[in-house]
Amino acid sequence: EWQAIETGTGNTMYSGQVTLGTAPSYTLTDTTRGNHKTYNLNGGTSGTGTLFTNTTDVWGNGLPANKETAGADAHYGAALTWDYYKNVQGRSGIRGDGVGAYSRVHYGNAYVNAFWSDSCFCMTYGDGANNTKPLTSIDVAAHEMTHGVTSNTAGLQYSGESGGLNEATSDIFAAAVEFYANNANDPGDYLVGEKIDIRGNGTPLRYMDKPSKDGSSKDSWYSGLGGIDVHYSSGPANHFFYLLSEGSGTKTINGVTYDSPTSDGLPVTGIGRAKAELIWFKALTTKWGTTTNYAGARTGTVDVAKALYGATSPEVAAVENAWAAINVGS
Ligand code: ASN
Ligand code: ZN
Repeated sequence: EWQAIETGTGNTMYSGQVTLGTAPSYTLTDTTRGNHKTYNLNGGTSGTGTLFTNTTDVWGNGLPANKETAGADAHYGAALTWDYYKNVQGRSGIRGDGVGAYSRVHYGNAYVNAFWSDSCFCMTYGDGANNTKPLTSIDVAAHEMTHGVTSNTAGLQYSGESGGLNEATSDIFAAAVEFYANNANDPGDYLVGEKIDIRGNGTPLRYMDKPSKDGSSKDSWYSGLGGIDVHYSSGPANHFFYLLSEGSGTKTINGVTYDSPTSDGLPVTGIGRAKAELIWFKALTTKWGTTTNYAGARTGTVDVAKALYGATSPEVAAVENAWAAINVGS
């Protein structure tokens, strides 16, 4: 079956004016990205609701009261995440088979969450507090879509230490996609959910340079880590990724100042985000399994780095130092 490649204009809430895949005339259907579609649940909590359909090819007005706005943000976030995995990691879609997932927005009433579901192979977004802060920012979309990638690769179980690694994988690629997007309205950062104001005081949901800044996440591994919520046991792995990318200490990137400590007090020299992303992705897709814990994550990333850069490379040393800095030793 043949379909035209067609693009329209989205006026998003978080990312300004963007280009969206909108064929056939006019629906939120991205024919260049596995036919990813975006649906309007319109307050429902099951099924697909209705495919966003329009008489013009302009979608949303940047404000949450316009129902198309959250659709435009979600559709854009899915497109960016697709492009990141395809163009940076060489993976075509969540399953690697070129087939798109779909997104559903306006789930329930004032629902303050978003989630991936393996059973529908889809992402779902609530409208946030007072239905005014839809959870459709770039990083949240990439976080949820990455749960699909993890589920179809390592399959990290969503409990214990593997659950923390699962959550961290979503936060890591959320940051990666946000940097990749290079969107002036939402510059890349090592924060998670800084746009959606889930706490109501303007602070992000999570901080990768020093996860404990959120009041609950851990900065380093300890023997009880597997017993806490996976959104907190992700902290040490998020911290590892920040340290491996940027190094320890103070650094300002895109106007955000980070200050990353190490548990052993020794400095870590970063190898840059691109290499850190590649190492994490290759470990996820070729080394880890359902019950991988922090010790196993260390072994997998060290093995990947040795294969990519050589056993005596500075990259391998940085990987080992970054794990040591979150109290995961050899
Ligand atoms: N938004 C949350 C997450 O992706 C939903 C959940 O707790 N699974 O982690
Ligand atoms: Zn998650």
